[in-house]
Amino acid sequence: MISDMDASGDEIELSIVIPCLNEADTIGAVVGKAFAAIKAAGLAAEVIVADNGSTDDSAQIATALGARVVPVQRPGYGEALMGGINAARGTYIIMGDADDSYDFLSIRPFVEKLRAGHDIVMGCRLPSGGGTVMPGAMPPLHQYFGNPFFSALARWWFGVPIHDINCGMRGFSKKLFEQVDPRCTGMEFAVELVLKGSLQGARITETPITLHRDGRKAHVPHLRTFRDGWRTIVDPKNWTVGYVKVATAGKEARDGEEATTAQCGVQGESGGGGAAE
Ligand SMILES: Nc1nc2c(ncn2[C@@H]2O[C@H](COP(=O)(O)OP(=O)(O)OP(=O)(O)O)[C@@H](O)[C@H]2O)c(=O)[nH]1
Ligand SMILES: [Mg+2]
Repeated sequence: MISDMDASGDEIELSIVIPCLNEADTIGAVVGKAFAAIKAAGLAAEVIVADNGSTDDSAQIATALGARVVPVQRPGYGEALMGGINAARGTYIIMGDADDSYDFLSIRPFVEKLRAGHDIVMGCRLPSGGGTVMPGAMPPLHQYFGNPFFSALARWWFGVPIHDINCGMRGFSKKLFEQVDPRCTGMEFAVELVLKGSLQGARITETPITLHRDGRKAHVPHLRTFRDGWRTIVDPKNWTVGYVKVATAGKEARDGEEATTAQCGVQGESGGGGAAE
């Protein structure tokens, strides 16, 4: 059995999980910041890089810096995260991209809010929730339309008190993750965790963060605005669409996991937005 202790014999409180697909430009800096934050806060913690089939040196760089690299064969942002989180030994998870756009040095508020009993602590990059987007860090379409729009739907339909539902930096308990049992394999994973969590009664809050311009040189972001947005709320094959239906169908339909599963179950055998990024 894998032990939930770190090398010193302490219980692991926190697992930092970093999904990674060909991020050799930045993974070294990201893992370095994660370990620096762990040391500064005196945490019993581990760093996991969920490597989603990188063909560059990402995995070797992460391993050399002391991260545990978990290979995840099936492609997709959600797949990478689920693979990494399933392998995590911490009571709490904090996830964030490998592109150096999120600052792992600022994880302390996430840990404090998780310790205070919140099940999900969302990072908020947008000023409406106190966050900061550095110049050039987020496409204007995402900053002024996509993220505020999806977040507003989450507030109106699900009563979730957040302003940046797509934020890739967030903390949650491993127990919550296991209860939610996510199915979305692509970028919609980010929305699924929050919406399904809220339907299950999760205590959800947010904390302001700063989004930096990513440090990539080799390639552009993997996310594709219209494809991923479509999959999140419109694609009838997608699980997230089921949660929206549940929330808008009235209170009776919200009364339990049975209803959620029934709504989502009609949407296709694969249970995800399909393979892909
Ligand atoms: N999109 C995508 N990302 C992956 C995949 N596997 C791992 N990742 C990692 O997941 C993270 C998110 O991808 P990004 O390309 O940074 O997405 P983004 O355009 O920055 O999106 P936001 O961070 O939400 O603004 C990165 O660390 C990727 O390396 C995959 O199959 N698809
Ligand atoms: Mg990113």
